[in-house]
Amino acid sequence: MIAHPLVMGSREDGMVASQAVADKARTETGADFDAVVIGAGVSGLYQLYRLRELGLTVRVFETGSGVGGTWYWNRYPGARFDSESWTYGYSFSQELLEEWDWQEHFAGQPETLRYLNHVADRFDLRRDIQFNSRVAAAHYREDTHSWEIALEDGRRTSARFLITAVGVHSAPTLPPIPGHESIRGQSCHTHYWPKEPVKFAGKRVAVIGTGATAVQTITEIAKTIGHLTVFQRTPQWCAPLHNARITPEEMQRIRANYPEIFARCQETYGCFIHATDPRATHEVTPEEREAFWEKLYGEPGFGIWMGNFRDILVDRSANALISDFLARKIRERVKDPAVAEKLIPKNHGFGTRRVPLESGYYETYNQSNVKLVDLNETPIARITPTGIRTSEAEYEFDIIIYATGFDAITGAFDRIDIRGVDGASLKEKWRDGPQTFLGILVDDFPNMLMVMGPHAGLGNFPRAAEYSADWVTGLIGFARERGLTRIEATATSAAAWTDHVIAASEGLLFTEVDSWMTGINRNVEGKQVRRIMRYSGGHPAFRQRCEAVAADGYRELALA
Ligand code: NA7
Repeated sequence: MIAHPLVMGSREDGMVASQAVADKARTETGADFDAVVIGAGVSGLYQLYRLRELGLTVRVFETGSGVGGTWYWNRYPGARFDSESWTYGYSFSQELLEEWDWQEHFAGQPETLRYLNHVADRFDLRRDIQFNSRVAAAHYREDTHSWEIALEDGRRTSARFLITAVGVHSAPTLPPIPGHESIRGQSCHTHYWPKEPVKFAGKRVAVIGTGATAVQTITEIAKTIGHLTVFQRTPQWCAPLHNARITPEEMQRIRANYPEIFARCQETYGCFIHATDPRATHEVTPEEREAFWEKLYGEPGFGIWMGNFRDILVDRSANALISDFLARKIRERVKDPAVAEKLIPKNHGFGTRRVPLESGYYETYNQSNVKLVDLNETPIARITPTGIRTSEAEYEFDIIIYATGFDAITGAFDRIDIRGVDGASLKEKWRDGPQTFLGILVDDFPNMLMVMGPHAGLGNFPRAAEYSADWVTGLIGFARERGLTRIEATATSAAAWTDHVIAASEGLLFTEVDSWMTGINRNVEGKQVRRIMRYSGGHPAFRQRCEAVAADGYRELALA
């Protein structure tokens, strides 16, 4: 670990690029590549695979030294899926499904990274991926209908299609607390966790933040820590993960059921295995309700969030009841009533922010060597050479962990100088919130296609990403068959989709709450106003709309 996490990033190993950018594999279009893909995570790997099938020359640029995106970077202790592993893997290859055995129902980061490396090897993907290569700029050229792409190190290339596969949480942010650099001990943002193991035994450790990442980190390091202090600004409604190992017999059953599993994920709102219960909260008796919630609380995964009564995320009184149920659970599990109260959210209801799943998180606060500091009572004043100073006390630490989250959804785009027709800046265009067509295209940015861009539906990521990459591939295939060289969303189609995305979120309680899901990051300038960042109409409706556009010969786009 080093003191300044945002410049950290391992560049020392794994340079596997088959060619330098400068090697011109000129295509018939005159550009170096038919397509450049930004990012070799879950969506970028699959997009590469699909474009190769079309016969395109493709180059993937990846900042990291290996594949995996989120699972390459986030090596912090306790990092794991909140999606069932067997719903998270790629579904496109029967051979892959046959040969990969998941070890746990909710795989940890090392297992997931092994999986994604296996995929990269299995489909020989690395030869088209250039690692240690951060894209700094991408500018559209009208004269050639192509994109000029510049890497951070100054190298340049060009491609007919620019495909962003930058993920949702790939732009980590540090809080603007003075004194970051002064700490003499170690400090690190969870996203940039080092590859070497970090020892916590006997160490005095601070964790800043209590989001999904912090909840996993805190629970894991509390097992071996000397002393842990958690600095909390907003508590979360966490629910049990109930992870378990997968036995060989279970894996056999899962494998035999893959078609049903993936079919079910296609039917649900968030592509998870959990489907919303059709009943409303008040339709059942209090006893039935309690029994149902006890059952959900005792089951693995997101059932309590995604498989709950249909109205808990829209009806205030229903939401208050489920929140009360969760609050009682926290009070039962945390021995000190004052600490329990601090851990119970007061400014938002259950499920209106991303629900962290946990494996003993609340019990860590029963340990005598774990302390919770409420930053609303005693804000952090600065980082000092020896630790953290709050308005009330001076704390000494050997390690400070920033679990302070990401400039989510649009942050990774904002960090690249993307310019479309007449030099229009994407960051500027999205200043007041994203405007897209289907979360995939943007008017004035021809031939730029976003896999899982803003306004896509989030949820079980690979399920949605596979669909998104398939749709992008279909559109590019359509263009190539017809000799089209310029694909663009029209201003009308983008405005209509953006309006639809906004309308689809109306009435949902999450829109009234600050979180990354509403585009808020108090550490980033310009991200203080709530926006509609993702499509809330559910995946089945999203796919239906996308399919209608394709079936209609993409006539809603401007094609030339
Ligand atoms: P999140 O969910 O955005 O959480 C970040 C946490 O850091 C959250 O508790 C923040 O408090 C806290 N934070 C951020 N800035 C500060 C400052 N300045 N002072 C104190 N605390 C701060 O990010 P995660 O990495 O946990 O999870 C992101 C997603 O990745 C997750 O939802 C999964 O889908 C995967 P706040 O709530 O803003 O008061």
